[in-house]
Amino acid sequence: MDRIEGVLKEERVFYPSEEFRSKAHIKSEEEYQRLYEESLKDPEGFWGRVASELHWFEPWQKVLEGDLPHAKWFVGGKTNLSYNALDRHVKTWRRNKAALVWEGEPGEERVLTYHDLWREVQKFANVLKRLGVKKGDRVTIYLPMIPEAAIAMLACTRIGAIHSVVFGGFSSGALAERIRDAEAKVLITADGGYRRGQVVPLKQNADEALKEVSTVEHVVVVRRTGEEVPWTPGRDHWWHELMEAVSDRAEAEPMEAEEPLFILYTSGSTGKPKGVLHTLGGYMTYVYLTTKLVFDLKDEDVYWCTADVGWITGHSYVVYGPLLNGATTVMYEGAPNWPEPDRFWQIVDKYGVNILYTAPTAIRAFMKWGEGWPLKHRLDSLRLLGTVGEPINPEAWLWYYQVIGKGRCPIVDTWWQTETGGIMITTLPGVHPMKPGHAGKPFFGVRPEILDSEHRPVENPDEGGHLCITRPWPSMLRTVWGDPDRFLQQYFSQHPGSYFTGDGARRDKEGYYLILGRVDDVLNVAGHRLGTMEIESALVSHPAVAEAAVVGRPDPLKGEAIVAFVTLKEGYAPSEALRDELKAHVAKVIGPIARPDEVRFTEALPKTRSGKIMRRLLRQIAAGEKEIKGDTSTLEDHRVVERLKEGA
Ligand code: 6R9
Repeated sequence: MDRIEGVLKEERVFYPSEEFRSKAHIKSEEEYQRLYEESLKDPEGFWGRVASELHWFEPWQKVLEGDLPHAKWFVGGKTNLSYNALDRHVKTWRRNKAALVWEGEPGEERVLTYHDLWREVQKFANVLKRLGVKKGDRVTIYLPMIPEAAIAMLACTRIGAIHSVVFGGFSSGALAERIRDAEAKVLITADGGYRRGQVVPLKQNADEALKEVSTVEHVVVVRRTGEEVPWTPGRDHWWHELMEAVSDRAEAEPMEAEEPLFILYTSGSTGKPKGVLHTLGGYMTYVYLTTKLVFDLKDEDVYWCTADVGWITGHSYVVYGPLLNGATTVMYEGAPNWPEPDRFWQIVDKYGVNILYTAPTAIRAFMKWGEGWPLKHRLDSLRLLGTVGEPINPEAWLWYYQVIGKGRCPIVDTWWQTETGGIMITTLPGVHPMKPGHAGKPFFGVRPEILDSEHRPVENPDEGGHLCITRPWPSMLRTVWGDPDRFLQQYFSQHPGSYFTGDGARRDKEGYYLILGRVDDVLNVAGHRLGTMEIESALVSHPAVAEAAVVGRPDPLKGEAIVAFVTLKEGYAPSEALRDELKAHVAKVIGPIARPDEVRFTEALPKTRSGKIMRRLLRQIAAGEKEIKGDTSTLEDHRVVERLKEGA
């Protein structure tokens, strides 16, 4: 298998302290083992018990029905996510507890108690109803990291509307594509958002996008920056004006457990992003339990996940998981290095953050900026650290452990995906010794398997293969929005009967999983998933480009860097100016996160005789390897490779 290799040499093992272990929700390996076995032997008993900790308007008849790829959870049960995240707590002492602590990039602060958030969500639910939004309608949310993003999400789930959050860093074209695919009726955006002191013109992007789509009837605009924005009377409405005119009571709609909850677009191996669909009951139950146990979350904790709500991590572990647990969740709008590279550490001290969950790419950036910045702060409130989004290299792990956690805080390296809805593989913080670079053990109810190209389980420890999941789990995606064939094709055709994750992995003799990264045409750039095909389509939409092939090159900071090989049309010649223009073009078409790090002009791309681009060769060339390894017998023209290497 092409890319399944790893050169991890770190052998050290770190143990959670006795102090941490004695107070943890799950305290011993035996307890983990017993519950894990039960969760596989009797998933109905296990998940039924977890779900009963939440509120159901009507009980389910069956916990689990069917098998992969089409399992159903909590069949016949009726519940509501917004009710479980808010009303349930408002009826208790948590009513006046801080639910959401927000800090804007310029420094403003807002604290919403559970009661405050509950009122705001009900008001916005009424706003949506007034705008004609009904159960099952799609609402696109294109907002910065401000409390209104969480309010809008919770209001949608309260009335049974399906939200589709689009990351504020996406361009108008990417936004239009996602609105069109979901056929959204309402778009919620802001005049702008702050990023590194600059204003991101969200409303302007939204207007651009709306020129291309016809389904949106109303646009709700949050006033965030106060900039002048273009306005279409009748269609556009200010959030604060709509909120003045509605009541603060809106009952949560009892919803079927298997009704759609939200759509979230993610990159796959084709040019078109997939609308991953999650449904209510299973997602809610799984996210509730993983947040509680993986982060060992307690009522007195201040919890901060630094992800943007535009990604699945923001959905599950900024908004829904913490609120389902009645926790205090911190939300920060801006960049980690604004105005200085110690903004995160300032926030940790200011709010007394106990649990911090961030991405390896951020940790590597902090390392580069130097430990002087974190050392200026106490950081003594921290008791648990987490990472997500990409493999963490042991150096970064050790830095995080020592410089941020002072050797005192366990680290959970959580492997999961947009499609899995919640954390699937991780250590449990009070239980498992930590091995830097290894995600760890399967969470309850998760049955991973490493399969070889013949679909056989790889039995030898430390041998690589495809990471698959062989049993249904509550928060798995149910389909790809509007494309059930793609759902089956993408996830269930490679290894029949199993869910194929797209990742390579190996398992050591203690049963710890080590994730080796994607084995498909998906890049992981600074923790963001990008399809090579998406970037290629963006490139060929430029008049100068004849053909493009995009690959990843290992990058010390971003995990992977984007390298584009481009052939030009007749009449165009390679130049520095054209190179910059192509980079800017991709950033405009998809968003700044997709800007290629390198554009290489070439006269031809290496292809097989059947015309497929041989990316494996391009990856090696991009990485600067002198010797091209592996089979090149199918290569149509060997001279192409030599010329590409010379051009390096
Ligand atoms: C949650 C999220 C999913 C892909 C996944 C894998 C990579 C995520 C990881 C990890 C190694 C970890 N990934 N967590 N790789 N160790 N702890 O990131 O979802 O944006 O859908 O990305 O990210 O390659 O397949 P998503």
